[in-house]
Amino acid sequence: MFKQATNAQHLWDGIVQYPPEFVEKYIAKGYWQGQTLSDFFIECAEKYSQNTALICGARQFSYADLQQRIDAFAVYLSKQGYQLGDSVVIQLPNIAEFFIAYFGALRIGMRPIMSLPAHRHIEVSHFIGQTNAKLYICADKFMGFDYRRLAHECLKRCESLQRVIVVGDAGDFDAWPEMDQLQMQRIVPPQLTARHVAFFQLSGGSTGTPKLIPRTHDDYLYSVRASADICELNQRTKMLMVLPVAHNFSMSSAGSLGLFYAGGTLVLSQDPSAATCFALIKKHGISYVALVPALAASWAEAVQKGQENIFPRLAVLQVGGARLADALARQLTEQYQCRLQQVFGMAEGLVNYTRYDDDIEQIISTQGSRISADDEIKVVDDEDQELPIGEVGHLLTRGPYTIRGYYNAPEHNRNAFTVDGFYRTGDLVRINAEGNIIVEGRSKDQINRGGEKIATEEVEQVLNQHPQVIQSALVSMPDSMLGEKSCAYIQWRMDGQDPSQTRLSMQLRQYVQHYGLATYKIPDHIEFVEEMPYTALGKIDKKALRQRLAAAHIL
Ligand code: OOB
Repeated sequence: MFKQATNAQHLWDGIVQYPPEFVEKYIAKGYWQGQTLSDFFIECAEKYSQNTALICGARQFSYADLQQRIDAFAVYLSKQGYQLGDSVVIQLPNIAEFFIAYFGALRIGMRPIMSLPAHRHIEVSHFIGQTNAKLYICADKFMGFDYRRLAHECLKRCESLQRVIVVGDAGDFDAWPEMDQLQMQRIVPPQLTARHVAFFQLSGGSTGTPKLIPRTHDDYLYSVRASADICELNQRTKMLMVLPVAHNFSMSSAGSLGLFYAGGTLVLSQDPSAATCFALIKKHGISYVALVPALAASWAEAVQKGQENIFPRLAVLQVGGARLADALARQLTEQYQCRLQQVFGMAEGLVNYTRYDDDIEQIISTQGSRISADDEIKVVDDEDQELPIGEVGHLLTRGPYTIRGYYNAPEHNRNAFTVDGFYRTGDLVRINAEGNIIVEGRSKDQINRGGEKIATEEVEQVLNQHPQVIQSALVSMPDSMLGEKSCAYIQWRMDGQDPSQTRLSMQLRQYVQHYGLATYKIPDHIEFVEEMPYTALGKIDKKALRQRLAAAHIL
């Protein structure tokens, strides 16, 4: 029963599927409802047609307007020859075109890859290469960076890439189509089922390159609907989108899709600063915002410095993506009368929320509890043995919206999943007596820089390619604003010359930047060492390096 008759069997290539008994269970329990994401939005648009769906600067779109544009864009894509199973990398800032591109592509069965504005050509060309993407959709410029340059670089590197559509000044590329000139018609839906992969989220990862996370229509929509219910979104909800729209937190926890499900209004902001966002909150009567802890801290600081306290205006402020310090959570709730919700999730699936009616101490000091009773959660020791409640261990999970494998990554999947399909989150957690999760740390070699995840190995591989680097090790260092920043320890080939360390640091940081990695991956700090410390197994001892960093009073 699992393999439905379809003319799109190739869509399963590289995908680890859910075992049949789980498929049956998730369908029987009503989690998987057999609706595609595209039909989902059509249903929202029919139900709430005259509600305002989106506000983007001076532009406003009702649900009906948005659906019309999505239809038109789908027709445009299909006339260009794109079809079921073709991949498209979408890399847009928080603008309306993101949703038109995303749902338009889904409408014809294309599979979007959710690139973030911070990604550079190394990441984007990797996404294109992994999926044989034929199309790349980007903005002309954002935050001073010219994406058309990046597009040229990707065209040189990626054989599969045929076309680039640019929102804004297109230069040598295709301009975003004028919707008014496109024929409005509805595309015949392609032959795909809700259990097929709809699109790819991206993993923060801990090894080399970012892994692609295949999310199906069924699994994703379950997390969206359930999240919208938990977060009690409704037609009056006005959500400000500050974090990048393409991130899983922004899309589904409860995010833009949760909001569309409820018929509310999404206000997009391209600038997360307190100055811009406080004005938007007041102007539009915003009731719901999601932030990472670093942004929550900077907004709190703005209030401290005399800006109007906007927190009580919000029905809820969600904070997630990285550990929210108890002290900041307390300050937000007690001093600023903020109604806080902590969100602990991952693009691979599992999402936890503190609930609105939880005791305030639970809201301040825990990361909440799972969405679904069928989110299976285990806390285990290094040998995968389950630990008693309350002890800190590795979090493993399996459930109706957690993937069973990364895309096209059989080797990596062997380590990232247990044989019975539990995802190894790499998070160290404990579960308290109330059943809430507390994130205590991390076993994965990753740095969480204000919510942006850095796989240390990826950056080390780049640093190691510099002709004068013998070897490198990237470690986290505590930071009062971002939570963590990165420090690269470098064993340097002296070659007789001894230029100043400041110059070397600058050189290396530029090297990483020119190599084409996302800006947030450029080491914040660089330390030079003659010898690396090693563990008994002969690996670089990062714990010792972190201790050295603390002892050197650099922090
Ligand atoms: C979200 O997704 P990702 O894929 O960028 O990152 C997931 C990782 C988690 O494994 C954990 O290490 C960390 O980010 N994390 C948190 C956290 N929320 C995420 N660590 C401590 N406290 C939290 N509240 O970041 C994401 C996806 C959906 C919803 C929310 C966040």
